[in-house]
Amino acid sequence: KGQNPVLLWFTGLSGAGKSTLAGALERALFEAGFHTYLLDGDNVRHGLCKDLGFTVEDRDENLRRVGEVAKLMVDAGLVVLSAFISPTREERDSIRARFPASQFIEVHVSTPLSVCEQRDPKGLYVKARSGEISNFTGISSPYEAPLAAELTIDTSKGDLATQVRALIDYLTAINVI
Ligand code: GGZ
Repeated sequence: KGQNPVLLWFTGLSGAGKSTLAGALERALFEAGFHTYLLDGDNVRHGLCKDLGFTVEDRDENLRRVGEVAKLMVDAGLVVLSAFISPTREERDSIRARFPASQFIEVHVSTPLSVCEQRDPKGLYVKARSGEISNFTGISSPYEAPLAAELTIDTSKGDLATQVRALIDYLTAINVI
């Protein structure tokens, strides 16, 4: 099916809903016949980036590699979705700079820290508060919210289907699909 390749870059805190949202969007696009790929910590941090942890330098390298892989996939013609915390503006902007303006779409998953901490799906916030995990984004390591994301979605407001629809509508409006 006809598509204009792009990278949709989801950024936000742990537990904000990046993977859920990106995964649901990918499924909807796939079912509509588009060629997609979802990059996230689960398929990247166990392979391509398994030598990296969560220091500032390691996160930068993790994201640099993801950006380069995404670039290859966009060149191959895919609609690429990535779901990483990607806490710094500088790193996100340097990935953006690797793409033509029309091919990089930043999606800020802006769910507040208080909600993410309440969800705590993997118990990581509890461990971060107790100091068992260090450099935890939002607790002991900073998160810099985007200043000019193309889209902002707070998953504590509204339902998943409506949010996926908003993303599909946006991609349709800008002629990606
Ligand atoms: C933040 C951490 C940390 C620390 C492990 N800080 O929500 P999750 O659990 O399932 O996904 C998070 C993932 C973060 O990896 P990313 O590759 O997305 O991060 S980055 O963009 O900053 O490179 C979280 C878990 O790993 N996790 N330790 N210290 N999140």
